[in-house]
Amino acid sequence: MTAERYNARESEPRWQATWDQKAIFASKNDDPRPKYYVLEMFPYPSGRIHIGHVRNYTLGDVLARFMRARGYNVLHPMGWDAFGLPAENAAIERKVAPKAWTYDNIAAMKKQLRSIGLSLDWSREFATCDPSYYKHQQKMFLDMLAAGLAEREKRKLNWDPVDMTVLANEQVIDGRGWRSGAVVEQREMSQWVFKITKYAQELLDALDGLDRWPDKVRLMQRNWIGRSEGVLIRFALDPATTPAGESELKIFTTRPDTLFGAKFMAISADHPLAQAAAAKNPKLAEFIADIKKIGTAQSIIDTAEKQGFDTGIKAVHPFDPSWKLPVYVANFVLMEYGTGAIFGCPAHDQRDLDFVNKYNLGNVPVVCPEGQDPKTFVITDVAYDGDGRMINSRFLDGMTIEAAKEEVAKRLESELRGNAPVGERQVNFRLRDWGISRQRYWGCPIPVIHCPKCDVVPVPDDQLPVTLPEDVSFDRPGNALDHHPTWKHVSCPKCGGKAVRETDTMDTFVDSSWYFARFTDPWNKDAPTTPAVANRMMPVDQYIGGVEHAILHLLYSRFFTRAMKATGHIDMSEPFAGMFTQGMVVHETYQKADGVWVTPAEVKIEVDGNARRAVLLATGEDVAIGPIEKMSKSKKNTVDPDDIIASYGADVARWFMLSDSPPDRDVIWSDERVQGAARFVQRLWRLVNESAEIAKAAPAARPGTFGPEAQALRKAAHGALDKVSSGIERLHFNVCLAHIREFANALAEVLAKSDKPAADVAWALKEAATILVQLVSPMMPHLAEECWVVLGQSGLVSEADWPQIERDLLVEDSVTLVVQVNGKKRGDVTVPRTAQNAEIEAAVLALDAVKAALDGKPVRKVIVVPMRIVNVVG
Ligand code: ANZ
Ligand code: ZN
Repeated sequence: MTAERYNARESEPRWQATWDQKAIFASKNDDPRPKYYVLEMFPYPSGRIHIGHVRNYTLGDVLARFMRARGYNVLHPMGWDAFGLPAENAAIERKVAPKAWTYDNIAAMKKQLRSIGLSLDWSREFATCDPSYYKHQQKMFLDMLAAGLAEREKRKLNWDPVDMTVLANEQVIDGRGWRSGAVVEQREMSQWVFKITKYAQELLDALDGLDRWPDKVRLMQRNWIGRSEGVLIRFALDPATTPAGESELKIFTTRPDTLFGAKFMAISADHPLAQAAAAKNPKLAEFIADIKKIGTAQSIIDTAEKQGFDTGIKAVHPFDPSWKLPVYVANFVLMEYGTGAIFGCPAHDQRDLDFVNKYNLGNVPVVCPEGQDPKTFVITDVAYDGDGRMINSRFLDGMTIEAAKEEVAKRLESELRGNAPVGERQVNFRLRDWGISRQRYWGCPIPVIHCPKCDVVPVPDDQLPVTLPEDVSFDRPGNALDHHPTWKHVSCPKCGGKAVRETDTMDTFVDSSWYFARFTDPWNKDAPTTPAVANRMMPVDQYIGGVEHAILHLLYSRFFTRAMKATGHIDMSEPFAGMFTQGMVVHETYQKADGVWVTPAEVKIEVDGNARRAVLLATGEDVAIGPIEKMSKSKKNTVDPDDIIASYGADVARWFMLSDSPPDRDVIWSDERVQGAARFVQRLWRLVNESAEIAKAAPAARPGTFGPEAQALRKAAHGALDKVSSGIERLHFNVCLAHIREFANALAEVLAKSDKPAADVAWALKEAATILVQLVSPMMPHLAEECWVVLGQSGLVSEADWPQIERDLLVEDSVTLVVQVNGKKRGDVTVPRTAQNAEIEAAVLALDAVKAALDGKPVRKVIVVPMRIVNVVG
């Protein structure tokens, strides 16, 4: 019997319409079943879905469909991370309003997402640029302001005078703005910050409890938070050497044990003492201006040559009043960390060593590694930061590093100068408060008003949202909100006098720091969340997204959830119970002789033996095959999801993405393998049709007993069911797909032999085909629906319960034992699980390998280790 080919193009839109009509993926908040919240990172509406989205959303969709079938109330929503710079660039370049551009893109991308067949609850959709969303964000900002979690802070920021905007450190290259090329100025500016540092310790500690997060992500967060334990030491300064009689320099060190190896002090160019000294010393002022030119990005500072300027100031060693240390201004000391000042111990810190080697200040090792002779141990070019015993350190000599740290801290804490101890233990974090002010139009307005009399006044609740004006122009650089003729001019809510609105908008990371909570009740007009609902539907059970968001987005979301807890919007601290980072979709690159990149669609690959050649379809010219890289517009190595779905169907794209690599690894897009997936779709379709034909002869009632053939098929079916079920739970999708293929082969074998099958085999075939269809339904939902109809099942497979596993079918009834002759492995033997020793012995001695190894010698003994080994002693 031959079934017609499965026609994805006809079938897929039909099933999508059916799912929509019946709204089967909408979850209800009053559903009494246990909830399961699956979320993929929501997309930025750039205009088109890319293949990475298809992978991300397919991974989540498989889990959502599976958990739904398992009886959970699954929440699987979708929305749009819709504020951001590209909309403003489109406005500048193409003269379209950011709002129109954004919503057009959303409409186009929503259509694309639908064509993938995702089981999403669209009734909860929102875009972060909807005033009905950002209204609540503004309210939470004000709540955080009242709770002391938002503050205004003066910060030195990189100001691009041409683009009229603040730049991140990474955007300053060689002292110039990355876009404008203008020399960047350091401007002290007030900006709004969220007090994430209040939670630094808690955000760190709670990582231990996130046991369904990848270790690498937790490690990245740990490093970002960057906790160090150390000592704050007040070094005395010789007032005769300081610009204005300053008498003290505070430094932070994590290595107080190395104090006797100190060779110099160094302060940041932004340190008040450096500024004061520079005011009296033009050469120093010039040096400071010079080192600031290289920019302030950490990566640059780490790699730049160490440079310093001796200020002439002298510091006094805390354990020896006669020991004076020179104070340098140095380019590797940052004002933002610790106190912006250090003591340098070159023998045990590489930066300090590079520094002294340049300025010939010498070094004294104070930690001697185990096994080295302290008398001959020297440091030349490589600092030693390992373990060891203290040397050259007076009262510390012979101690371990730990003991020496403790001893120094204790002594400095108990020694007073003035009324204060000379040293105190301190914990420092690398984490900084989160600056959220952006001089941008297309973002969430910060809802405050600046009044000359009353200072900062919150916008009253009943005036929220503060909406963005739509009549803006982008013909001048800078913030369009600020240029708007009327928008910012308001009267003060407190005194009624003339005042101006804040024209900075929020960092778009704020928008994505709570959207997951909003999804639990996006209909609430009065509050960001409905706490009873949010507390029930949150946390997200499985969050899925790219590793590029492993630090900031996840950390900000973890902070924001805590802030929402503190302000009464939710009653939990951690938003994501499970986190999964998926790999990228990568592809070969193709480049013409003139260096122009061309798309995979424009080339034909010719395979000649082992050699592969790429030619340009249009002209027949050779193009070079380049390395496999992340799909990107610049290298043109992209495939368009629309093209793939038009030629193969969404199910094939989904299947390919899931089958070819573990989900956390990169997957190489390969046309040949996509075609392989397409062939598998047709194969499944034939198998199900043939099974359905035979199933017509199957008895309605389950047979009382099953013969060996039916039993074997049932074992294959339930074995696959078991493995695929546990595989999906662990997101081992590629393994699941391998099991499905194996099971399909087993079914095909039985089918090939079953022209006129016995009743038990016919029944087992129908059961097996039904299970097969359910197993593929999370991955290829359209094909599965079509097969479901062919099998005569009622309803939709998308709504069907997951099949029950019959556990007694999972017990293996044979075991395989290793066979040894005189202790050496010679092969193995498979026997019934119930076999007695005599039966096993006979089977083993009959093996050719055993006979050969014995070489005619008599058997003295056979030792059977049950279920494991048989040793023949000859
Ligand atoms: C003396 C010393 C000796 C240090 C030694 C290290 C090794 P983490 O672990 O990142 O907290 N440091 C302190 N403030 C700094 C700043 N503003 N800019 C640059 N470096 C700074 O690093 C703490 C160590 O980094 C501190 O301990 C200090 O150098 C340096 F063998 O003090 B240490
Ligand atoms: Zn006022």
